Amino acid sequence: MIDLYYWPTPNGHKIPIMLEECGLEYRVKPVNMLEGEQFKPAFLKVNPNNKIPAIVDRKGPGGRPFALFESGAILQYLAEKSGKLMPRDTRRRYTVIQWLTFQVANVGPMFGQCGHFLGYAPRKIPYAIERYRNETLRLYGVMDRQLGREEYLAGKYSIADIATWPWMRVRWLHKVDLDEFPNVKRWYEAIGARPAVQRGVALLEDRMKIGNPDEKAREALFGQSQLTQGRPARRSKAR
Ligand SMILES: N[C@@H](CCC(=O)N[C@@H](CS)C(=O)NCC(=O)O)C(=O)O
Repeated sequence: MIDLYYWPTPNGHKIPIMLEECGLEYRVKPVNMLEGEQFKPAFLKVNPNNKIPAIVDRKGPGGRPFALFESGAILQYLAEKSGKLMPRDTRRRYTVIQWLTFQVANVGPMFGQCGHFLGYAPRKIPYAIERYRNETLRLYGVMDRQLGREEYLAGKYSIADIATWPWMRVRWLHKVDLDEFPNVKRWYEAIGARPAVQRGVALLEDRMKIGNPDEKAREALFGQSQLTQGRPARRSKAR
């Protein structure tokens, strides 16, 4: 049994999609990040970086509970555990890891900043919007060219696609038109038609809220509590 610490966001969606694809048993532990639940001490024991997704595999390696955060690490762990969606052959495996890393190091952070400055920032800052939207469009271009050569990002359907796909679902926030990226569109629709993917994104769908935060959500997501979390207490000046 796997405990899934989850909230319906693009990073969150990756893990139930993978669990559904692999047929692994799991139970959902909602972490309402709009109300600051990611800062609760019990959750910080699972992910000290106060972000979803995270898992605890009750029967991890050695039969003991195993906690894991960072979606890229979780996807690789679940692929190894199930023997699915990650090739054994070294070249093909590292090609998957390459595109998975491309997602966690580029697509996630750049699309995330683009969405932040377009949909969350209290002031519209044209320089920031232009910078991150240009990066978002550039990354769409990289993927479109790759998907013109291959059916899926790393050749066959893999954890690299599962990591990337949920970010295209929220493309309205980034003001991206998929018709401008026909290979991404073909890939997006093929993955969206998979029953496991549909079950994965249906999880807590009614709670999904992207962009336009109210004051409470803004404080929970970007407030002082996040900035000071984990900082050592200031030493008083020596007399
Ligand atoms: N690199 C992390 C990113 C996770 C992440 O940014 N999660 C967001 C939701 S999409 C979150 O939990 N935000 C809450 C917060 O930052 O307080 C991963 O891939 O798992």
